[in-house]
Amino acid sequence: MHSTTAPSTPTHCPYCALQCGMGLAPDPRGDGGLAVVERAQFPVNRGALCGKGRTATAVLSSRVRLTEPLVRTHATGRLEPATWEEALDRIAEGLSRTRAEHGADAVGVFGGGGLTNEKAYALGKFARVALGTSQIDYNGRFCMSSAAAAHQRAFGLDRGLPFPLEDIPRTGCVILVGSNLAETMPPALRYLTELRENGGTLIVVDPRRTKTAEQADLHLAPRPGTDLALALGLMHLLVAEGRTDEAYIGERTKGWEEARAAAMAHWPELVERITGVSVPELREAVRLFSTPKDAMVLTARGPEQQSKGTDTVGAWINLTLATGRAGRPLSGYGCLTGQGNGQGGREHGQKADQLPGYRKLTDPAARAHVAQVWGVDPESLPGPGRSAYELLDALGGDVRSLLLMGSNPVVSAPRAAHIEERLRSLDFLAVADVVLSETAELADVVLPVAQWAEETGTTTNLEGRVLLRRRAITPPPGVRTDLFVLHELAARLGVEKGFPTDPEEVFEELRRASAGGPADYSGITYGRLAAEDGVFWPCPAQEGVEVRGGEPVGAEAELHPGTPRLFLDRFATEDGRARFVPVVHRAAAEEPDAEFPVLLTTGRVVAQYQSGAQTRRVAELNTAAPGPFVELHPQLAERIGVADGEEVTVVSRRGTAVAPARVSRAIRPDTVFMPFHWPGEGRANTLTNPALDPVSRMPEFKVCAVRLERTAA
Ligand SMILES: Nc1nc2c(c(=O)[nH]1)N[C@H]1C(S)=C(S)[C@@H](COP(=O)(O)OP(=O)(O)OC[C@H]3O[C@@H](n4cnc5c(=O)[nH]c(N)nc54)[C@H](O)[C@@H]3O)O[C@H]1N2
Ligand SMILES: Nc1nc2c(c(=O)[nH]1)N[C@H]1C(S)=C(S)[C@@H](COP(=O)(O)OP(=O)(O)OC[C@H]3O[C@@H](n4cnc5c(=O)[nH]c(N)nc54)[C@H](O)[C@@H]3O)O[C@H]1N2
Ligand code: SF4
Ligand SMILES: [Mo]
Repeated sequence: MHSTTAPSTPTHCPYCALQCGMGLAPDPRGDGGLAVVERAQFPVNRGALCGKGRTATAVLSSRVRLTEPLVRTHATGRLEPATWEEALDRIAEGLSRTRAEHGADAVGVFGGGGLTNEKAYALGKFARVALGTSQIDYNGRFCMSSAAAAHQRAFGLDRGLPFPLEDIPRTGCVILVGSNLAETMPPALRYLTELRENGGTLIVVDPRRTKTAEQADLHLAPRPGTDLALALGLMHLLVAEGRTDEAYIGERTKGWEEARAAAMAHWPELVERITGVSVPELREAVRLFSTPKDAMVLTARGPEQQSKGTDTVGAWINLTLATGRAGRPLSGYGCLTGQGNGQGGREHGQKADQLPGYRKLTDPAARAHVAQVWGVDPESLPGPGRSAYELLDALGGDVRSLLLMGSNPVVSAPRAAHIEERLRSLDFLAVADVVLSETAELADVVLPVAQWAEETGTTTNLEGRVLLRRRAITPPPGVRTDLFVLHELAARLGVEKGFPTDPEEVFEELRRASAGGPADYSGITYGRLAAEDGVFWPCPAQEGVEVRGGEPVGAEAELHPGTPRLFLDRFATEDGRARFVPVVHRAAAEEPDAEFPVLLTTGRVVAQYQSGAQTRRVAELNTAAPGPFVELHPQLAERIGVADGEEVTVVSRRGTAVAPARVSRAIRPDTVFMPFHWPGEGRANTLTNPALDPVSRMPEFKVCAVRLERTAA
């Protein structure tokens, strides 16, 4: 971070869902670039940033990013520079040809949870209105979709955190399940530190003793893929020890009898055998969780990225219901959403089954409302399409052309070698990106688009807080915005109106489209966002109140304050009661056997972000995290005969990856861990299993069976 006296533009980090506040000022080195400066007043991070945020402006440099469109030429077969006209014409032609030859559903669209609300909204509308295809989904399916599904099932509404982060330090106990917050949202670790300073306790559930687990009062290290059994075992003990809140259960929930009966089949000794967590540890967890008046359960990708992620999150939610914690102040269940706009990106229609405002595509009233805002016949809107993995798996088959915006599946999709081959088999692939990602390298046309600091837009952080990211610098001359791309392509497909390029105009339409829906943004304006530290949805427009420049206009005009805390009076179900879900444990889709005796789990390191497309272009981050590795316990290392730093080969039923061993006592001896940020021979996703959760369609990134070998020198 730089110190400067120049006025800075208040904005937010381009990366994760914490959406840390930062300022952007002219770089004091005077090269015309931007420097990140502290924005101490923004409450979520109070000025603190991780290394990715501090170095985020490096990716704005023309040295690492795309600055002109690229088109694959017939003559050389290579991507060559082209004009915007040529590139857009080629895309419109490619998509139209597929549509003419194979029908609208042969054209696919793939989006991302990093896209702003405006872009996600416009992309969903583009698919349904300009292309007329049902085949749209996005990378959020790989992220928090199991928690979203469980939220819907239990509470009738999905907002990752139903309370602001500032409530965490004031609760009595937090169970953090499969989140490595210290590396994935470092400034948020403060909330857990303050919790403990205030006398609260922290339980971390992770097969690895991570930096986050080191902070815990109690660290439970289950075998990957067994969180469901663990939660059921805790429920069994809660009931057996008489620690449930029967008054609350009777008043605010439904389905307890069935859920309790299902949990009672999970004896502590059985759970110990399945999870590897001892009965005394289970008892201690129950004591810490149920003793204080208030307590929270927070989950992240560990328990969610499993082929039973939805049931697993359901079992953890059941614990908050049985102890009377959900929908009470300073208590409850929350999911730590991941991507920059992981929350808003799942609300406004880039999901296969969804319309803006978190409406359902199958709901006739929702179709009628949105069709009216879009000025189209409700009958013309396609039905739900395929989920992300199923869509990628169908490429080259039923789906013959693809427009991709904001994802890099060659690195990040499960069973990635297969997905890479599917992408290559397409008749036509267009990618809009900031950099030449591994997926863009396969495209027929690559469009260079503007980034966070170069355009205005809104994101919704993990708390459900809608934020304004402001433009602070002009993009390089050859670069256009994603909204411009959609506007131009729609026009070429014969839809002249309805795809404005001005983000605020798109947001105004999003407000109307979301009005009355579960994620209601109609009372939020750019003016308000510029004046406030964000506004929590739902925030309906007040009848008869007009807003100008953040101020209500009219006699007794009052703005809806937004909703930082949900469910305090009632849950979002028809009868206002939360639903227990009766769940029982089941094994992972792939369990170790004689041929593949070790469990592989995957995740993140602090200095790289996701597929690494952006952060692998930042020198400082590459120095901190130069490449992939295989984390394994000394016992396992000894068994296969590798020393720390030596190359090790990891083989699964999907393929083979090679990376240096990182020998550590912080991991279970039956498990190895690989970060997934890199392409090539160390690509973790060559190994992962695309077994899907039946409800959320989430792939099992966190568990598969592998064999380890010493790499022949
Ligand atoms: N540095 C960095 N930060 C990021 C990102 C990034 O790529 N890099 N990505 C952002 C995004 S999109 C997301 S979704 C979040 C993800 O944030 P996290 O969920 O915190 O990240 P992960 O490393 O995927 O997984 C968290 C932990 O789950 C553990 N785990 C593995 N298997 C299991 C299991 O079976 N059960 C349990 N209980 N735990 C298990 C892993 O050991 C790991 O420590 O991070 C966001 N922040
Ligand atoms: N093995 C394993 N695999 C995983 C996971 C795991 O834990 N383990 N986690 C999964 C999770 S949680 C996630 S979220 C996914 C993420 O995986 P990806 O979807 O691959 O995520 P990113 O690397 O963020 O890709 C975003 C791409 O969009 C580009 N981009 C950034 N901003 C913009 C923009 O405004 N417009 C456009 N057009 N492009 C932009 C970036 O340069 C980058 O190429 O990975 C999943 N894959
Ligand atoms: S924690 Fe997330 S939002 Fe904050 S600086 Fe780091 S990457 Fe950016
Ligand atoms: Mo994610």
